[in-house]
Amino acid sequence: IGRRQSLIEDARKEREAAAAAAEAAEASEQIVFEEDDGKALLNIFFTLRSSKTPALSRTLKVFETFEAKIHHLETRPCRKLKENLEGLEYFVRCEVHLSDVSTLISSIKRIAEDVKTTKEVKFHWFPKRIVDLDRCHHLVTKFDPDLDQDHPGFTDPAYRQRRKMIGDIAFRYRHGDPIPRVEYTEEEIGTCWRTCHASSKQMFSEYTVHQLSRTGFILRPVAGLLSARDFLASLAYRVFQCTQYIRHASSPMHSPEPDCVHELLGHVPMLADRTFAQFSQNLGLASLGASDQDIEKLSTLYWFTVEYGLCKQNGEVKAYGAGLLSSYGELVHSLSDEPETREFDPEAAAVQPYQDQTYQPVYFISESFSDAKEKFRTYVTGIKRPFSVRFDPYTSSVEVLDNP
Ligand code: HBI
Ligand code: FE
Repeated sequence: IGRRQSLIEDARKEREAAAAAAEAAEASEQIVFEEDDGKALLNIFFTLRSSKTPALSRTLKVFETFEAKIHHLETRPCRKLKENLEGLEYFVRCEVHLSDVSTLISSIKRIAEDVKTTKEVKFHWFPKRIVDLDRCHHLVTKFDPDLDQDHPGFTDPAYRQRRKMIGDIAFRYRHGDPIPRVEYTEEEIGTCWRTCHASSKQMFSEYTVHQLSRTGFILRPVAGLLSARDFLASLAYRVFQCTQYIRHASSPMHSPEPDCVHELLGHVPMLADRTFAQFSQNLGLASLGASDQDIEKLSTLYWFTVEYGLCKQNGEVKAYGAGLLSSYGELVHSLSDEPETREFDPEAAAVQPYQDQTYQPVYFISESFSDAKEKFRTYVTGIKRPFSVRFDPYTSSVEVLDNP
């Protein structure tokens, strides 16, 4: 009982402390994150023995502590308990902060028996203002050189340390800070030059980044491959999360994870195009608060357009995807007769299996960026969310409108 009460007490104190901190920060005009972290709908079944009074009031206290909104509460006599014991089975359906779900369940388990739960995510937290992107920093470790044995830098401790040092810049970075300068080594600079075909030489100049002023896209440093949800969310604010470290010197033509060469050669020039920038932002806006299934689809769409897209220009098929522009081998492959090519169709591209280890077997060709943007606009109307969003470019914030 002592432990359970202290746990509930701790949760309450934490909430109060957070609220107090929020108030204090607001008073001193600091930036403070809303306590809105997404909601879950939780179904919880449990049994309380009548001999263990006052178990019900304790249980309800748990729901109260976590500010759970109870939608439904139902009881029935329990038949499973041993004879001379009486009790009730409970079914509670409630709405609760996503981040509180597991603590709430473990608190109930300390009071009740036979606890069973099912959970649906009602909606995911998403950034409402550009500063909220400081919270969109969840990395995926799939291609991290510390963990991926196939990474060319996996067996090179000096490389891993260097990459970590550059990655730490991103962890310390806050929206509005100037991007810290990295003094690249001779070796890193050499690796960059070996990546490029002659025509891309001018890409490694500050001029490349200055071109973004045409569309208002800005860069912020990121430590590695981000979760699709966090990565797409930043596009909604015309922010591109940009890695700053350089691929391993032993593999100048290929990097399993995004690196600075890929960003500057592949993404940045494309984001300076007005229509393409709008398309990218629309992908981001569609992702805000979307279900996991829709994030997966948008992420696949991103793959077949922003990363590996082909597009017609004056009747000729050209590559515009960043993964193609920054990989000479795949660029040649994509424009050869080898792969299959299809007309761009968002419905099809969103569910097309893709390759992140070798060249793509299939590419989608858009008629033009405007055409791709229009087709995507139609596709988005089919994505169901309990709200709609509107971007306000003057404040770089998103207005959330509840659907009736
Ligand atoms: N993270 N840093 C970074 N760069 C990307 O290009 C990137 C990412 N995370 C996911 C991702 N791209 C795509 O595969 C889509 O899932 C959005
Ligand atoms: Fe990329």
